[in-house]
Amino acid sequence: MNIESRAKAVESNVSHRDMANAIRFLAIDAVEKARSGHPGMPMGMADVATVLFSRFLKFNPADPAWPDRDRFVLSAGHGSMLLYALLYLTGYEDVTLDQLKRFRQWGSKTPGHPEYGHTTGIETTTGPLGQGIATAVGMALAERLMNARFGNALVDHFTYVIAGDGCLMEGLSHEAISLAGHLKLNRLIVLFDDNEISIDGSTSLSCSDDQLARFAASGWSVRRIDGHDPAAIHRAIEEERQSDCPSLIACRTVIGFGSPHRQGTEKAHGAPLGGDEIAATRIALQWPYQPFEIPEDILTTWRAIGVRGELACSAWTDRLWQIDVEVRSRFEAALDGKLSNAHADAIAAIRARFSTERPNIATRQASQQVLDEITASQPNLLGGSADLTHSNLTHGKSQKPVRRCLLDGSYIHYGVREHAMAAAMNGIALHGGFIPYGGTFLTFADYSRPAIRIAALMGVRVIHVMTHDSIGLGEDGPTHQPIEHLASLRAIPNLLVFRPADAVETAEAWDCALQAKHRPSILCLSRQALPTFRSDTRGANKVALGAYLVANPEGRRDVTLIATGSEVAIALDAARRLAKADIRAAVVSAPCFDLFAEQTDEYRSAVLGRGPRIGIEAAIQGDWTRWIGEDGEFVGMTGFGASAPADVLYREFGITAEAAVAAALRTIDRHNSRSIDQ
Ligand SMILES: Cc1ncc(C[n+]2csc(CCOP(=O)(O)OP(=O)(O)O)c2C)c(N)n1
Repeated sequence: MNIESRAKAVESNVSHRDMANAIRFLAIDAVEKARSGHPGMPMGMADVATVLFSRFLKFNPADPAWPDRDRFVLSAGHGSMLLYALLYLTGYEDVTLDQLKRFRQWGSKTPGHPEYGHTTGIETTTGPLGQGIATAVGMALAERLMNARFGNALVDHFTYVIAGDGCLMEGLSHEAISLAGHLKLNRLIVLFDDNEISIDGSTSLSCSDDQLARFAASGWSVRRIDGHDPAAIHRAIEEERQSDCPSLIACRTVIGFGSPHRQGTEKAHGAPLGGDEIAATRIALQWPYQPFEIPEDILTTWRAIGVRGELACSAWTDRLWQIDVEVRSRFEAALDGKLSNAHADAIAAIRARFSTERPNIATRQASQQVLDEITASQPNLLGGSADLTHSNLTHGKSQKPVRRCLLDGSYIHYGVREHAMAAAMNGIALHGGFIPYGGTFLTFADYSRPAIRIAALMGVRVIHVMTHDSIGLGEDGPTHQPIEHLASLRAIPNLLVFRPADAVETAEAWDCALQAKHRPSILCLSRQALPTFRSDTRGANKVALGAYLVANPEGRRDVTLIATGSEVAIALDAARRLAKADIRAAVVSAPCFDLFAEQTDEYRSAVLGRGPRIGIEAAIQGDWTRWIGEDGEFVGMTGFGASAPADVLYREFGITAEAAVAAALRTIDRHNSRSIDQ
């Protein structure tokens, strides 16, 4: 029996309406108990979700991470109770009835919006509208890329998305659907909750888009159906699964379906229905059961749907064991995301070469050389750039581009779509099989920031290569010169922000980013050439310490100069000048604040010293005070940059060795006079 006929057999005793009402009332009751949440969307999309989960979705609650499962993304994350209800009904261990009763409460598995890693069965964190659909594009892309490498027997699944008006109004959705249409990601099916209501009221208040025409213009297969007609939903999904491009099924639904006084209005969107209205809804939908009560036959039917996935899962496992051993081990290694032994050798070799040759190159160029080495030894590295490949230098020489008909490549031309690139990289990382990295200019980190934040929240390994990291980029001027970006990115928890100072540090930063399996990283790289000061590369990776002593005077230490990236060379120059006046300056390179903060107090004190400290970075001060203390001085930017050659800008903005020397002398004086006063 195929899946469809099994589904029909499973469902024969219980009506579609009862199956869908089970979702509706779990959502109604949980939101009511929490006195908070969004009942309207689950009530409206319950029919669509029932058809999808009961007749099409390939999933196994007993093995939620089964690699060939279909991915289901609830892009309209405010409707989280739809997902929690489905996870409970189909038998996921994490989501019990008790957890539904504790919806939105401290410590529960059912937080306000679905959180990846918090609850099994949640494929990605959603809530910020538009992120889900764009993340799903990455998942659908990863699926096709893995399929091209490993074939139908191992990789053959769909990515389904439920997205609402809000997701489609967000600009991110444009980038995402455009990319998906271009790449012909035909395993992506978006079920649009076309209820024409958002928080303020009718969508006609703010939006006149013809969504079908819009998606069609981006190369999608589109159609509109009655989202409360199970036969129409079934037919649409069945037919769109055959499409050779991504599909949009606009499901015309009624928000809050079944609630006599709220349905079809914004009142159903984001507030509990209240006791009287719930009673009226129970009557209207002929659901005479108590809150959270699901009659046994309905629950049994739903659970049987969950169990059915075990068959497909075990058939897949059988296929995995029949496959050639070498292919299987490559497949498992890719999914595991482990770095190969060859990778460690490649990093060691390039560190050794850089330290011997001591090249005077931009860190973006050093990064290019690192990529040339590691992409050859690490085939699951999936690179790309938002149309700045030749500036970001992100294309490893062995990498073939991914094209709509050539999905066996490993380099993606994301186009000028920074936000979609960042969100798609999240989806690629979540899907498994690849370690995604992608490039743009650091100043455009703002365009991708919402997706970077979600990556940090989810704890996924995504690597952003952000070049042109300061006024050092020169003539392009203040629009392109990042000033506040380092500070603002460092403010995101669980995100590693690296600013390597030379070629060796660049190789080490890459290694750290790749080793950070549960954190995203940003590599901030210079446009301009920087001298290589590191010649000691045999020992441990020093960037992994976050900050370390680059120059340490014998005996006495009068001042510590702490710098990052291109400004480490300025600090070293300043230290040499101070030495001439018998002032002993230590120099610290601090390529990653986050990792330094994780070191022991002892190590941090040894690096920072007890005396006065100067921070040097061609950016705003941000949280530098934590390293230089209240008494320290910061040599950096206080406002926007300007258009001029880099050396002129450094001089005019006072980020020079002379300025660092002057700051050192001032702080030493202050420090000494305070010591005398005491
Ligand atoms: C980026 C972002 N902006 C705003 C919100 C707040 N918000 C949550 S739901 C919503 C309205 C969404 O409307 P729609 O997608 O039509 O959902 P429905 O009313 O059908 O449930 C808004 C503005 C958000 N979650 N994310």
